[in-house]
Amino acid sequence: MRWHILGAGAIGCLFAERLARAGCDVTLLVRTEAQLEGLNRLDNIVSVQIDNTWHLARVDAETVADSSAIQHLLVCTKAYDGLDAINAISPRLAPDAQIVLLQNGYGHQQKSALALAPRPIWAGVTTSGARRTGPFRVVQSGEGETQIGRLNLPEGADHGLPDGWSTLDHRVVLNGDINRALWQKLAINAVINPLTALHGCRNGELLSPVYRQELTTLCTEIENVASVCTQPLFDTTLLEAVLEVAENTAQNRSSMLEDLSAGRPTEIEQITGFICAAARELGEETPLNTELLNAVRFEQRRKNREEQ
Ligand code: KPL
Repeated sequence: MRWHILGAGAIGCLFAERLARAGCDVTLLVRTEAQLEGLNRLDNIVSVQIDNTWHLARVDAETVADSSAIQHLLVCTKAYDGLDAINAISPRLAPDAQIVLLQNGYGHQQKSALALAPRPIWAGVTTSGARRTGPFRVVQSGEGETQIGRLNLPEGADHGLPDGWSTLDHRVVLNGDINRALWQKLAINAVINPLTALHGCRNGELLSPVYRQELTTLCTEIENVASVCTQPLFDTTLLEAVLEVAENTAQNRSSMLEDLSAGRPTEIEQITGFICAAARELGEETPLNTELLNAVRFEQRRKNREEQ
């Protein structure tokens, strides 16, 4: 069984190694010939450090422009890239190809599912921590677990895991309410990511009393939007859930902080942008979320100008 992986960042490489270790053939889909050559120079090896031990996986690689058929596709691109990348690859997808979307944000997964229907699509969220330290080289900071569930489940269809995922040496939980899990991740990211990006701090620093008022206000706004969308979040308050994640990932620089500092686009539109748009549609106010959305947009533009 072969899994093609779109998006060879930290999470893409982590799953490439996990799938290869479970006996699957893995093909990384890269954008450019230069990336292909870069991987060739590494003998097509993806390296993942887990608990101070390096795990090496030999993978195949193709550019997205290649033409071979795809039967199993894992999408780990940034949220803003996902839909375009999927549209570009869709002529290569077998009519019954299995597709797993592991991306931040909310809303784009449902659009991808529509574009790819009637193929079986799973969406997922992972609490595995991973940091890219070089091309195709990743340090895993926490094993975590991955919850996945079907987005488009026709009546009577089998609600199982995708091929090969039950044999991964990693906890994969089938979630019958994946939308809730996606919302939970969205809510956590909507608090931690813009705040760490704008304050230039690690996740754990948000535990300081200095940020408590901002955290509380943001959480209240997001809980209110979820509630008018009739979307249950956590069994605890969102603030408690955020504090727990900030503590468990205290040493992490959030993905938005990394992206913003490196001058790359961030996922602010698919995270905070989604929350603000949902609120607007329902006539709700989200002043602090809107302020953070505009502040991150402004910082992105400023960084862009600096780099030109
Ligand atoms: O998902 C994350 C991210 O950085 O995008 C968190 C949970 C905030 C961990 O850093």
